[in-house]
This record gives sequence, C-alpha cells and structure tokens, in this order.
Amino acid sequence: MRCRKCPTRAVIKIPRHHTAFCGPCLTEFVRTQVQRAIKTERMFTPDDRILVAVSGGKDSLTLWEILLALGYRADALYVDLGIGGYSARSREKVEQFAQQFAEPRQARLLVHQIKEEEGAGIRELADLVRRPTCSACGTIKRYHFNRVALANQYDVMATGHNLDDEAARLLGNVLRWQEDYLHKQGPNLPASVEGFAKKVKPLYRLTEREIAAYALVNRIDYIVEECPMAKGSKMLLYKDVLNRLETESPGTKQTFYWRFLERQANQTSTAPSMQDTDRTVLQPCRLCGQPTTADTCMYCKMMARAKSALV
Ligand code: Q46
Ligand code: ZN
Repeated sequence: MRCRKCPTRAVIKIPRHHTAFCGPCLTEFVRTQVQRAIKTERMFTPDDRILVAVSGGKDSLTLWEILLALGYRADALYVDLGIGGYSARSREKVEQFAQQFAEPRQARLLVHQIKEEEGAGIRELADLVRRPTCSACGTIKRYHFNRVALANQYDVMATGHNLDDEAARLLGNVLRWQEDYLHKQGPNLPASVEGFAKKVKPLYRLTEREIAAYALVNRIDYIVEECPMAKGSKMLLYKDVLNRLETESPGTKQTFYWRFLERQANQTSTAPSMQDTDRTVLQPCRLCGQPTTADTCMYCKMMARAKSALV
C-alpha cells in the first residue's frame, strides 16, 4: 500500500477519507486537522495561553505535542488521582514527555496530587461520599482544572477528546434522549461564568486510531492501559458498537457527530442556545467561587461530606 501523497510506503489506511499515508504525510494530515478545528471553531489564537489536561494517555499527550509543534503557548496540568500503580505509571509518562517535548519549548507541566490536597485518593474519597468513583473523579478533575486555569490566568482549557469519544458520548445522550446534555456537547464550550476559561477539544476531527498512529510515528510514549475504574463503562460499549458500524460503513462516526454539530450550529443561529441560558443560571459557589447552579458547588459539598466522614 502506497501513501496517497508521496511515493513512500503507507503506514496507515484511512477508509473514511479514501486515503492512506506514510509517517510524515500522516503527521501533516493530523496537524492540519487540528489547525482546521482550531480555526473553524475559533478555539484560540497564537496569543492565547492554553492549559492542556494531560492524563498520560495517547490523546492528551499527542494534543500537547501538536499544540507545541504548531507554535501555541500550551502548558499542561496533570491531576494525580492516587489510583495505586496506574497513577504512578501514568505520571511517569507525563513527566518523561514534559522533559522531552515541553521543556525544550519553555512549556510547563503542573502537577496536582489529590492525596496530598484532599487527604485521600479518589477511590477512598468516592467511598466516603458514597458516589461512583468516576462521578467523584469527574467533579474533582473539573474543579482542579478550573481552579488552576483561573489562578494562572489561562485563556482556554484544552482536553484530548477525539472523534470516537465525542461520537460515543453523543450516542449515549441520544439513546437516553438527554436533551440538556445534548445542548452542552460540542468542541468549543464557552466559559460558563464570567472570568472563567472556555473549554475546547481540538482533536474532535480525528479518530483514536489516527491519533495512536501519530503518537507512534512521532515517538510519543504514553500509558497504554486504561484506568482500572473504566472497566465495564458504557462509553467503552458505545465505542465498540460505533467501531463495528465503522468497519461495515466507513465514515459513520464522522457523519454522526459532524451532522450533529451542523444541526447544533443552525439551531444556535436561529434561537438562544442552552449554553446562553445556562450562563444566566450559573453563579459562583459561595465557598470556592467556581460556577454552580446552587449556592454551594458539587465539589465543596462532596469535600465537606468526605471531611466529616474522615474525622
Ligand atoms: S480517570 Fe477518573 Fe476516568 Fe479513571 S476514575 Fe473514572 S473518570 S475511568 S476519564
Ligand atoms: Zn465550591
């Protein structure tokens, strides 16, 4: 199989685009897709300071590498969840990456340790407040990400969500007709409260497979194992179903998600969006100042319960 852009041997076939690329042409394709996402969705400009949420996995580390390669001002935040060997191994990958790719470009890695800051790891905290680990984890990661972005005056927060993640999330929301979540899904989410950074997903045009190939070609070493808490998650099931559809009918994932975005864009231009409505309802938490619909945010409520259970 030959690369469609040059006479070299291809390393990856991309059926949804009827194409195949060698290593350097894949690198160019992936970076062009990211640049297109940034421009068409007006995510940020070269003057903005970006905070990337990194986990040690291929998506977030690849995103950080691409933003730096494209010349953006991107630092990263790693939240150490304290999940035994998994957290230790993923942190090691992030630190190695920072030394190799970020430090030479004067980019910083910030690390927050949940155990040190909250007095217990994510599993213990979730048990204490009787919530599923992943739901407690989501609240805690969101809180730290927001807090660091605000304290260090970042303009925008970026996550490594890719086309597979977004299509699986959309499928989950559609299957349950969760319309309020549907309205809040997208690659560019404006700041929910004045003074907070917006959230963007510059990898939304790329599949997991394309990102894994890019990481391999560009020697990005990442943690391959999934978080042990992800086992049995619905998201993995939805991804599997979409992959089966994609094999039979290439382009299914892209059409499913991109058509949704087109519909959303059309609706937004004719009616006030849910995000706009949300912004009027959200207010700063009375304890920490983070955006919330109540008077105290979910994070502060959760930590208060955890602390009273710890004494
Ligand atoms: S890190 Fe956290 Fe995920 Fe692990 S505990 Fe669940 S939510 S699975 S993205
Ligand atoms: Zn709060």
